[in-house]
Amino acid sequence: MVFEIEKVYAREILDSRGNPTVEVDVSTYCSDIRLRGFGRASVPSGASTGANEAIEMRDKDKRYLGKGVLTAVHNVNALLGPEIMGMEVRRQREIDLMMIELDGTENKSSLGANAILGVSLAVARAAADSFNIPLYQYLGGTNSFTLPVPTLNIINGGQHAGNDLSIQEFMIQPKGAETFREGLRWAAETYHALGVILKDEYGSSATNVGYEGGYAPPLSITADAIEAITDAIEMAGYTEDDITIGVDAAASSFYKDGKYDIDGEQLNAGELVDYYLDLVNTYPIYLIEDAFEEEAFVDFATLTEELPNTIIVGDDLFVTNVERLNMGIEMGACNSLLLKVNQIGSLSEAFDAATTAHRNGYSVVVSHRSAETEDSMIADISVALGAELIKTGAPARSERTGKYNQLLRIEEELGEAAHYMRI
Ligand code: 2PG
Ligand code: MG
Repeated sequence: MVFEIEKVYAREILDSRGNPTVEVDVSTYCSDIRLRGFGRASVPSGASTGANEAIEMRDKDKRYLGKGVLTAVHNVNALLGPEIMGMEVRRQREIDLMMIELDGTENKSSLGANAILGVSLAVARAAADSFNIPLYQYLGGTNSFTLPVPTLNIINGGQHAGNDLSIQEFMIQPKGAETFREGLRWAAETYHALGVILKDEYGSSATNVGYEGGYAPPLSITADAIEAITDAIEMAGYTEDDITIGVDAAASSFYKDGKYDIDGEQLNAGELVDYYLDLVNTYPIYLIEDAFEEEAFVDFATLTEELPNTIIVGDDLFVTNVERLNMGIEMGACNSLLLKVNQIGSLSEAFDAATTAHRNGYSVVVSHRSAETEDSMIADISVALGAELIKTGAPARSERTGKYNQLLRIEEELGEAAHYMRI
């Protein structure tokens, strides 16, 4: 039975920051049984983007302050769509490769990673729909039965909030739970306890939220944010074994002229290593992402060696790019890959990055972007990949909870076969 791609159609929609992004519809047709399939996907967008990410094409004209994506939309409707028309929808890798070739650049700058990724994701959805298979199973086969541990961002700082915290994300991992559903509940309860604590200590405006739904209290010192979270975990009735803490420093955003500007101090890389060691010794910190600026492979390797029991994640460092990941693996930089589909710009390449990570003993953290849409596809991708963790913001705001809620559905559907990841 063959479902051929019959129609590819892109449009401009809005993301959670109110900026335009690309949405793509793919329709299929099977002439043998006269049945159709359909898939729709949309593309997220970052704020603290890595310098080595694939290029998100923006119109740079008067509309939407230059952020329109009509050129990328046109590239789908006039170039990419016609190119893959008539192809069997399950030939994902071939379709991705054809689009990459048609673009012809290293970073997808000629047609736009947002155009290519939109098609790539919608093709996968259309294939799953055509054969009436849940997306996570279509992508992951019989291996797709583990639910990732969520790492939920409950305090926002850095470029994601209007406060003075250098560190961008303060997250919690309910890793002691028995099921994903239980872990998500623990996290939501902790989020609400944190709201009470922040309001009591800093006034009600402290519970305003940042880009990813975490609170954005008027703090400037890292330890104050972490202490509010440890208090919240306790207030909600949980222990350090139940719920751990993680940070995404997004350190490129506070790095300038060889120094890191954090907590009112200017630290060099060696001092920043000591700073993190101190944090891990003082608090139940289990995960550190983008601890240094995006080219500091050597410093990442030092930290990874010093903290063998901590998840050291590379985001802007690796940009979901196999070449950069291989460099890191060779040097011992990090022990975990952050996987963002739009950093690399096609589903096949993102899967390659995850496979490379797992084969080399790195864990995989599937991640959203700070601007998201209602599309929950990364939830299915995380299960398909057997990802250890998923990071998709606070347990609040629909563009964040959409992904967590999809994982609840997947866990329910898997029933007895479902396993909550042990990390
Ligand atoms: C990050 C991401 C997502 P952004 O740095 O990990 O949280 O932020 O999408 O702004 O790059
Ligand atoms: Mg990051």
